[in-house]
Amino acid sequence: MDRITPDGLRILGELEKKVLWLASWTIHHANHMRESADGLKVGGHQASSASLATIMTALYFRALRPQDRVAVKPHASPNFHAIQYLLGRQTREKLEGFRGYKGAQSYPSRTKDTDDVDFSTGSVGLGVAQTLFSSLTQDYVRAHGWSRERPEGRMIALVGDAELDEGNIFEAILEGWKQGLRNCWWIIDYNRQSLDAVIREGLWARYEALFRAFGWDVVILKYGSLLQQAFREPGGERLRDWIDNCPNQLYSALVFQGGSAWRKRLNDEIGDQGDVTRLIEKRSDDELARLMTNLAGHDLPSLLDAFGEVDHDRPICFICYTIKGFGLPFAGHKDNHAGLMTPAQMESFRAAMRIRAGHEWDRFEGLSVPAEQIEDFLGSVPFAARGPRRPAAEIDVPADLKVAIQPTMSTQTGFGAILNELGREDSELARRIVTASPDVTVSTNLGAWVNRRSLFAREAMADTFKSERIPSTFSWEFSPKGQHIELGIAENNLFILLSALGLSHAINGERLLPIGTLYDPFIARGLDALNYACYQDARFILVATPSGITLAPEGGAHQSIGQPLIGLAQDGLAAFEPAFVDELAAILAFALAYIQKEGGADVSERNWLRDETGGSVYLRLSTRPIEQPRRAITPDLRQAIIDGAYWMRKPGPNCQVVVAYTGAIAPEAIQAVGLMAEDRRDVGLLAVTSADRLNAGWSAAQRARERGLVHARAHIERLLDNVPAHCGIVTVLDGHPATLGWLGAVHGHRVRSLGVEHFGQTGSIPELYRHYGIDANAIVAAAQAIAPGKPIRYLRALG
Ligand SMILES: Cc1ncc(C[n+]2csc(CCOP(=O)(O)OP(=O)(O)O)c2C)c(N)n1
Ligand SMILES: [Mg+2]
Repeated sequence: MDRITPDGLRILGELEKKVLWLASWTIHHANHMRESADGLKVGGHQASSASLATIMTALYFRALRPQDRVAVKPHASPNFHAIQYLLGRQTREKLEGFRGYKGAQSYPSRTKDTDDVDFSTGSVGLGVAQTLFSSLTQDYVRAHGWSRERPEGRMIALVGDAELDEGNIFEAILEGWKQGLRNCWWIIDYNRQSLDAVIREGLWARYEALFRAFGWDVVILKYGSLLQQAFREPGGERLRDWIDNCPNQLYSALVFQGGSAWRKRLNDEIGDQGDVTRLIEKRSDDELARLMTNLAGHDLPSLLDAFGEVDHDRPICFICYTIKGFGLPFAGHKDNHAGLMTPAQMESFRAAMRIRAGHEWDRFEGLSVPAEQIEDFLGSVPFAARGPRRPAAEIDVPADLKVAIQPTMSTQTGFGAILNELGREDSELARRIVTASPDVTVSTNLGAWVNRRSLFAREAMADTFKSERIPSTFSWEFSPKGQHIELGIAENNLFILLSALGLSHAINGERLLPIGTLYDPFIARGLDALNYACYQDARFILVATPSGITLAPEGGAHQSIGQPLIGLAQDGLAAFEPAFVDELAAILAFALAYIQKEGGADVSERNWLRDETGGSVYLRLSTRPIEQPRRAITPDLRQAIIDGAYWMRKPGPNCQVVVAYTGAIAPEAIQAVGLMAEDRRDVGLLAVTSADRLNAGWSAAQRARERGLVHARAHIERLLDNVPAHCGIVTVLDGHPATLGWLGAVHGHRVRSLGVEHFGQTGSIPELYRHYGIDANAIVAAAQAIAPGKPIRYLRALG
């Protein structure tokens, strides 16, 4: 990049002040100027934002290219919005509404902000790793021959120094090294403060060693140009040594105290040494404070040089020394995280910025360069040449996915078989699928798919077992054309990779259809990363197996109980738990289309779900082989499976009991219905394929009725319409009973919910189902307890 002209540098300096002002004012306005009905203060973060004002000015107004994408540290959101405002891409109204209803978001949000946020942030550490996986995704897309007309972008994270405490970052670094990471910059805001405190001494050296160990370049930006000049003066070396040895706490305290405190301290410690005394004495208090706080992270020339010099695609970690709250009255104070300038402090800050009262929002107020010149400059900012997001084309998905169903089969085997069939195909659908798994590829039945489509790596790598002719079921060949990304055992990485792959349509303009597999209990390990992926509306299919205690002999460590409730509660994720492989085939076809939908928020009057808005999908599968029904999937049945439930056995008008089941427990439910048949006529059997979608549709239909749409009916309401009021419902699943417990509230039926509430016991499936009370006997006993009628003979026979 060409060196910036002196005029350009002057304008950037003005913009830097403007960013600092607007960000601080936005937060102040939200706290002091806006009517807040509940009187809640919305939080400070002026200090955290100010820390990055210079770095973000250098990036957004100069170093970023249109193809680059950035994850901004959550609390620097006001800077981001201010920069977009200066570039004419954010409205004053949104800034005035910062943190308010429909205002600019407290943390940058892809879905809620309107000023084109690249990556959402908020839960620290996740946005950082997202950039790494986005770089890998960009490589994947290009290696497959897509998006070649677009220049390669850099994926950049602005990282708080305390953010690096989050373990998921290190998991990502390790994976990045394995995958040959490129085009990724992490710019660490090294202000040596976290939320609570001042960080440990010498962390930068640990970071440096760590990043280098994993193949990153490390650029340490410590001293600004003023300090560098001073170091060249006589006595300068001595001053440098002093700063280098100054503890973080003391440095922060002196920053807060200002010029006279610097002078006193320096004089006390190194002031009797001739040259250095002169160096100190020839500066006023203000000049001395400016010099001593001139860290590179607040020095435009140093930052522009460092960013402009990069002429390679290796990953780089920039450690930029900064001051938290730089330019504000609480700069450096250890309590400044939530600090908010008082109205009086804001007044003096406004005056110092030469901003007239009433002109606080004016884009060019208080600048010493004519507005036209600034406008010209802003018009030529490279990043401003970036166009709007381009929608990526939808990939066609057939309603039926091929699969050969065996008489007895598990849903997990079925999943492998469906992908195997897809793997055979030469279709756009098959080409756009990308699978990933954290070291459980084989045990989640992706082996056959991987054999067909191979593993992805930028450089080809042969399977030596194959070349040595050693028999093996799996061929592990890596190539740039491969369609499976094999990860190490880190579920956080799986979710963040899915988040990156699942945003490829927005980031690279090329749609991918990501499918990630893992063990169901370990969803909990990466749950916040999963939530993060959903929050930023990444689109993917998560296939988790085995469900519940069906992997019984492996014990509590591999048993999942609460996951169906996660499926029910997680926004942006439609959860299914099919029992049979034909259901799975219908659901998977739906899922591949659903993850591509980007329509409006209109709900369908059939199920009251926002199917046209789309989202991600979670399939909870099982390793338990069960007998498969022989039946044709009619269009109506397919629709019901997708809407969440259908009658396996429809109840008649005198029905006394309904068994509603989900997932791998189907044989027990079917058996229980058979055992009751003699004593309870008209027993109903409801197959629930998605408690999540049933429940969501029911809530939405009730809301619609409360708003006056009196005819709104949810799928589950229609299904239960003809079930007599005296009928009892026994619900059962291999998971937490609350998942289906709400079914009784739909029409006021009595309910007994069976499920698993404790884990840890090993044994065979029948032993455990008996132990936890979800076997056929338990279902019958529950039915007898809640449904009217004579005692059930079968139970008596059991004694
Ligand atoms: C996962 C998570 N845990 C806790 C928080 C609360 N939190 C927000 S910022 C912060 C400290 C950030 O320090 P640093 O990254 O150094 O940024 P700085 O405030 O110095 O700008 C914490 C603990 C969070 N946002 N996310
Ligand atoms: Mg910090």
